[in-house]
Amino acid sequence: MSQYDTQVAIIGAGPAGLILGHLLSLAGIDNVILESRTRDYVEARVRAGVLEQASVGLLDLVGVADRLKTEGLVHEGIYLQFNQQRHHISFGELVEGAVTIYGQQEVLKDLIGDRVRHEWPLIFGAEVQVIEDVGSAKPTLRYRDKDGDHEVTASFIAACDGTHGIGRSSIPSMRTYNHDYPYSWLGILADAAPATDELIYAYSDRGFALYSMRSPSISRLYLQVPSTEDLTHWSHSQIWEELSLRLASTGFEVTTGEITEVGLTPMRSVVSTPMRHGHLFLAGDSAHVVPPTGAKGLNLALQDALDLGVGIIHAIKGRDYEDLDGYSDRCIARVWQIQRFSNFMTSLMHLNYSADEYQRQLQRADQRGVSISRAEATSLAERYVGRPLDDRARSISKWFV
Ligand code: RFL
Ligand code: PHB
Repeated sequence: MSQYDTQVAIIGAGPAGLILGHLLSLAGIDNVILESRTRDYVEARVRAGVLEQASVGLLDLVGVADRLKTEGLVHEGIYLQFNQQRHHISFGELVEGAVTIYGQQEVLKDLIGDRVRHEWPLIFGAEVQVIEDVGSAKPTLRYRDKDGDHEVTASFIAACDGTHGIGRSSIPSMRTYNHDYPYSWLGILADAAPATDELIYAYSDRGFALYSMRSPSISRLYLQVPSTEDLTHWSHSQIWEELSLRLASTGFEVTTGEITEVGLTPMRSVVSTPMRHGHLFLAGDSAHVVPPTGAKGLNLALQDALDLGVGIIHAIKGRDYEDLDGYSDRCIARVWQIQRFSNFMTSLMHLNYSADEYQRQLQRADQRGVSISRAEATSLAERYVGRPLDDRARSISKWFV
């Protein structure tokens, strides 16, 4: 077994692991990213698509926002539609913010491309199997790749290894809060020019539908389906038909085209706490999951990684451990705010299969609220766009070498 030492060992080349690696490398801190999948797999995995302003600011801060700035679609609002009645939520007017539509896998391609160019260590096909001694000053992990088994010792281990990673199981007495929704999202990617300038979140008595996009010629759309749904029951023409029915509104037509990808995403919420044990830290989906209705999963993963990166930089470069000590508490507080918002958006927009008439009327009252009350629309807009990158984050660039 080969052995080596680094300052920070990062498990997972998703958004959390890659942005953390970038922050540390820019500050001159040695780190290695270990990813079980291949580069092709990671770069092709279609997931989220909405970047909050802080996420755009962060990608800019680490110098990987060139393509994002030219190809990203800046949206200053969203449409909410309730049974064919469409309402515009204008971020520009209500909170002066915007979001950028840019696929998660494009963010990953940009980060991986830049990392490879700098020759910062990133190993694909490297599955971490054991994490040990996290309570000591020199925790260890073991991974296997095509060349055999390897052992790495580090000052810190960051488990950015997603929902099915091994980081979570290495935190003793972890408490996990779970909620499963009785529906999933059937998502498609299609070679079709979007028929809308901004995203449409549509509630209908047939269920929820979302009209999103990736570029001026690629649409991304979703349908709420029961969580027991079998994808093979849906032909491409049935998918388009159902989307047209749920997104219908006067004078509006969904643009169809060739469907290039179909997938099913279960809707669930998870919060695991604490996000730290000794020298092991969790970031992103390894510690929490939100349903995609608020478009927050990717953004939250980037926020964790930024918070952790700042803490580690202060600890290693400034010999100041206080910031890192507050990491888990800061993240968990933020995560519950986002859980609240994602749950609100999900309950507002989805057909609740088992709701009684009383619960349906409450949902209608909330739908009416965001449509007619500026205060309720402003609250939604503020939480959707998130806050801009704060000074604490920006100040770390002073450590960049
Ligand atoms: P990721 O992206 O899951 O990355 C974790 C990485 O760790 C690797 N890994 C390991 N590597 C080495 N050794 C091990 N033992 C390992 N175990 C795991 C994995 O291969 C993987 O590459 O987590 P991260 O960085 O925390 O990022 C989180 C985001 O990816 C996630 O929150 C969002 O994509 C969630 N999400 C969505 N969010 C949205 O806001 N809008 C969406 O439309 C949306 N769609 C989705 C989604 C998540 C999905 N998943 C996870 C099932 C659609 C899907 C299908
Ligand atoms: C997407 O474009 O994939 C997307 C957009 C908004 C969401 C979720 C997913 O809330």
